[in-house]
Amino acid sequence: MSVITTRKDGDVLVVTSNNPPVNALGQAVRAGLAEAIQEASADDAIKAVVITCEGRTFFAGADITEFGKPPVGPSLPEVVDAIEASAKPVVAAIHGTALGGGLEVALACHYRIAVASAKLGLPEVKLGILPGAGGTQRLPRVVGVADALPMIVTGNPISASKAEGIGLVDKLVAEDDLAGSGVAFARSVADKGDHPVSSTRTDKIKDIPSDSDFFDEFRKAQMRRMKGFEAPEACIEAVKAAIDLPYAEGVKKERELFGKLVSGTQSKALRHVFFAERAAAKIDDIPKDTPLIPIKKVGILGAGTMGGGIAMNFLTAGYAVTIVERQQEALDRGVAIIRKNYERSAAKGRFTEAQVKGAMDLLTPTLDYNDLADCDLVIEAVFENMDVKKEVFRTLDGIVKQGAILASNTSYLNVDEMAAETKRPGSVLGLHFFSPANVMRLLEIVRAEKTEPAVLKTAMDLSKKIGKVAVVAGVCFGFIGNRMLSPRQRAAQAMLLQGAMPWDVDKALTDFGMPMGPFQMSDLAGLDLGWDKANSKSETIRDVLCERDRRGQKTGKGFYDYDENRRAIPSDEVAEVIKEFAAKSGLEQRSFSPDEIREALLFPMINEGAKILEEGMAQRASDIDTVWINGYGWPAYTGGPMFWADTIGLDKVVAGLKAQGAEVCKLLEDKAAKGETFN
Ligand code: 3H9
Repeated sequence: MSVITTRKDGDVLVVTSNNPPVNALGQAVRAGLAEAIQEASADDAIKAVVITCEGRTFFAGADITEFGKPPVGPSLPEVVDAIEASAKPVVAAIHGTALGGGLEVALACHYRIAVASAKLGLPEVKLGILPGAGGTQRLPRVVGVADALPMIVTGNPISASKAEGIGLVDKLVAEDDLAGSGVAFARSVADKGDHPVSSTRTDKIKDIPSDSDFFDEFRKAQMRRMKGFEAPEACIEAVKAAIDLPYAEGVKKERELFGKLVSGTQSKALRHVFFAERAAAKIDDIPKDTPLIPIKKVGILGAGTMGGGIAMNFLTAGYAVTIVERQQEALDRGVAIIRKNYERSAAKGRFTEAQVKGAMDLLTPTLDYNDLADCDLVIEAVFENMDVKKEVFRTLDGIVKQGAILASNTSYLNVDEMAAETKRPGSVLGLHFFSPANVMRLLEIVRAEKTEPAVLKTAMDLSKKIGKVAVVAGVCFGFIGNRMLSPRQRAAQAMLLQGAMPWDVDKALTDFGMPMGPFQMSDLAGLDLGWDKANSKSETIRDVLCERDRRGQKTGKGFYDYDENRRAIPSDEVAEVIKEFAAKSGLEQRSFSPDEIREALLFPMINEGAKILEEGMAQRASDIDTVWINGYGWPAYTGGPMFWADTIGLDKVVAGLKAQGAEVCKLLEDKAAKGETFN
C-alpha cells in the first residue's frame, strides 16, 4: 500500500500518511504529498485539502537516514512550496509531534489545527543542522521573531496550547476524530477569499529588528548550551535573514547554511548520537517475545546522595518507593534532601506544587528492611565495599519476595559475586546511576553472568520510563565508563612528571569540549578518595597534596586554589610540588601542545574502549559513545570517543599509542590495518 493515500470527504480531499513508526518524510512520502496536492488542484469538485497522519504522530521530520545519500526528488523544499502554492486551502491536522520537516509542512499549509496533547518544534539544531525547508523563514513570519528564535535555536518543542497562544495553531480540537475535525475546519474556511500564506506574511516579522540587543542577550543566555556547537549560530543568522531579506533570498540563505552544516562533521556526529541512543536500547541476543516483569513498587537501600537521587527518578515517574536507612537521622536527612531538591525544581517552574506533593506522597521512609518484602525491584546504594554489598544481597534475598529484581548501584565492583550470594542469581543485575542520579541521563545496566533475559529487558524498559538513556555493560572493573576513565587519569598523572601542569592538561580537555579536565574532576571528587592518611609517606604528588590538606574543593584547595566564588586558580605551591617530583622522576621535561595533551589522554581511552568491545563488555561501539556523552559530558558534536576516533582515523590513533609506548589492543590494530572504522 502507498504511504500516502487520498480520499474524498464531499468537497474536501483528505490526504493521509501512513509511514510508521514516526511518519518521517522519506522520498515516497514527499512524492505522495506532491501528487496529492496535484490531485486536489486538478479536481474541480475539491474545495479544500486536509493533511493528516496515521499512527502515533504527525510527520516527525525529514527521514534522517537519507542524509548523506544522493538526493532523490521531489525535495522537501519543493513539496512544501507546492503545498503553499495550492489555490485550494490546505489544513494540517496535527497529533503527536510535528517536528522539523513535519512542522515545515504544517507551516506551508494555510491552516493548522491540533489536538491538545500535540507538540510542535524544530529540533534540527540537535542534529547539527537547521530547518532546511523554509522553517527559519516561515516560522518567524507566522509567530514573530521573539517566539521563533528560541524554538529554532534550542530545538525544544512547545505544547499545542502554547502554539495556539502564539498563532502557530489556529484551533485546538478534540483528541478523537482529528481527520473529521480537519474536514469540518477545511469546509469552514473553503469559501473565504484569501487564505494566509506563511511566506508572504509581514505582520509579525518586524517585531524585533535584526540589530536589536535581543540577539546578543539571547546568545548570552544560551552561551553554555551553545558552546562548541556550530548550528545554533547558523540558526540565528538564518532568522536574521528572515527579518532583513525578502522571503526568496532568505530561503536561499537558509539553503546555503543548511548545505554547509549537513555535510559537516558535527552534523554527522550528532546524527550518529541520535541513532546511537536508540540502538543502545536494543539488546541483541534477547528474544523479541521475552516477557516484562511488572514493576510497581521500588525499594532503595541507602538514603545518601546516590540513594536519594535514584529514588527521585522513580518518584517522578509515579512509582511507589520505599527507602531504607539504618539510622533515623540519616533517613530524615535523606528524605529532607529529596524534598528540598523537588522544591528547588518547583521554584524554577519544572514541577508544580501538586507534582511535588504527589511525588513525596509516593515515598515511604523506613528503618526496617522487612518493609522491602513486597517490592518488585530493590536497588542497593550502600557503601562501595564488596563485603558490605555481599551482606546486603544475602539479607535482601531472604526478605524480598521471589521473582523480584535485586540490583546493585555499584560503579566498579563485580556483580557476579553479589549475585552468587543469593539463591536467585538470575534476578540480579547492576543498575549504575551517575551522580547526581536525578539529573544525569545515563544508566549503565550491568548484565551479570546469570542475569535472565526478562530481568534485563525489564531494566531496559524501566530506564525509558524514568527518562534515562541506558546502555548494557558486561561485568568488568568500572564497566564501560569508569573503566575508560582510569587510563585517562593515569595518563594525566604521567604528564605532570614530564613537564605539564594540571591547568594545561585541564584546559586542553575543556577546549575540546569536556565540562572539566581530570584535575578539576579530582578536586571536585576529593583527592583523598582512597588515600590512606595513616600510611601516607609523601610518595606521590597526591600524597603530598593530601598531607598538606589540599584535598580538593571541600578543603578550599587541591590541585588548584579556590577564591571566594569557587573559581579555580593555578597554584604556585602545587606547581612547586609537581616540579620536585618531575625532577626526581628522571624524565625529560618539556612543554606540550593542546593536541599532544589530548592525544596522550584520549587515545588510551579509545584503546580501552576497543578492549571493552573485544571482550564483549559493550554490545557496540556506539554504546560506548552513548555512555561518554551522557555520563561524562564528552562533547556530543564529536560523536563520542569511538566516533571521534573514526573521524581522525584509526591508523593515526594506533600510531599515537605506539609513540606513547602503549600496548595497542588487537581489535584496534586490526581495524586500523584494514582501514575500517568502529561505527
Ligand atoms: C529535518 O526535518 C530536516 C528538515 O528541516 C529539512 C530537510 C531538507 N528519520 O525516538 P524513537 C526512528 S531533520 C528517520 O525511539 P519515540 C528512530 O530511529 C529531522 N528515523 O521513538 C527509531 O527507529 P528504531 C527533524 C527516525 O516515540 C524509531 O523511529 N526531526 C526519525 O521515543 C522510533 O523513534 C527530528 O529530529 C527520523 N526523523 O520518539 C525528530 N525519527 O525503532 C527526531 C525517529 O529502528 N525524532 N526515527 O530504533 C524524535 O525526536 C523521536 O523519534 C520522536 C518519537 C519524538 C518523534
